[in-house]
Amino acid sequence: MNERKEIQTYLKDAVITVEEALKSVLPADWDVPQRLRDSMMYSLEAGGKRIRPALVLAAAEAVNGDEQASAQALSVACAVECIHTYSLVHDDLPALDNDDYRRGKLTNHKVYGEAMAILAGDALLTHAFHLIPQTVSSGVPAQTALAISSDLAMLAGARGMVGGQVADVLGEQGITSISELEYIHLHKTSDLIVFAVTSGARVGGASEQQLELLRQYGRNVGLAFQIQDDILDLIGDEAKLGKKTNSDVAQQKVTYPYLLGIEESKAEVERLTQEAKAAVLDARLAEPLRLLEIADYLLNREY
Ligand code: GRG
Repeated sequence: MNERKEIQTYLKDAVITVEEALKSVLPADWDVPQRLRDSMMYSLEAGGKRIRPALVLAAAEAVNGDEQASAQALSVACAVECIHTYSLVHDDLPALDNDDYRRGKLTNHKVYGEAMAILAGDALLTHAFHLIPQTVSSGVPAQTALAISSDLAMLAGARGMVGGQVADVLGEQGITSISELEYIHLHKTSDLIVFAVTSGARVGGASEQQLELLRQYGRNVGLAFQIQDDILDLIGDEAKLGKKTNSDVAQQKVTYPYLLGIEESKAEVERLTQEAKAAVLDARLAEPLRLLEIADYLLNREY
């Protein structure tokens, strides 16, 4: 009998698969200015947990029950990592967070300059929409690819991640309630995680009812992920995180730990994780285990 992989091994294997695919994500025969190609690949290949692409692959397999479904979802997994990487490159710019280090390396603008970092981010964002239709050549119906593109435009754009980032920028220092903070995190962080889970689920052939329950999973996992991020910024290990801690305090950011304290924030992460897992169980997926394990893995993460 096949031994079932530990979740750590499953995620490491997903990272290897995704990183191999990312190497050739920008076709070698495209006539792209070399410095733009270098700047895009510098950030795409800088490492990171690759949790969003792993969720795409895991959701496809969870819904379909066949490992083959995650292979069909690989170009969508690369697309979500392009979007996530662009958001980090732009977020690190002097006009936003002005950070020097990301994923343990100098930020993109520190290596390539601000103009190139802005343009590399723009190109990564655009490239995601080139990758999604590629699922069709691996057997995914064109209607499904269209729905995935439409979801991405909504969840990464003005109504999603960018909208959340804008609310964060406009609200700086003025936020006083958990509900204001929740709005920011639900869009800035959860929406791309919702996209990752539901796009994989669409490739796996999910029903509307399953998609709705997986949206709930994504929202809760995303919120828990962000609160954990804020906790790690206060009490995490800089070497493991690959960036400086206490940046939220230095920037006088209002966070969950600031409003609730560390212990109550930890309890909230635990509660949201349980809710996420309950939604997955309600969805009656063919193989729900990996999505349940990923929620627990993120609950206990140290970086
Ligand atoms: C549209 C410019 C723009 C920004 C969007 C993603 C984002 C908002 C800002 C980046 C800063 C930040 C802390 C965002 C919250 C989401 C988050 C915790 C990102 C970090 O994701 P990880 O931990 O990063 O998955 P790795 O490096 O592991 O990929």
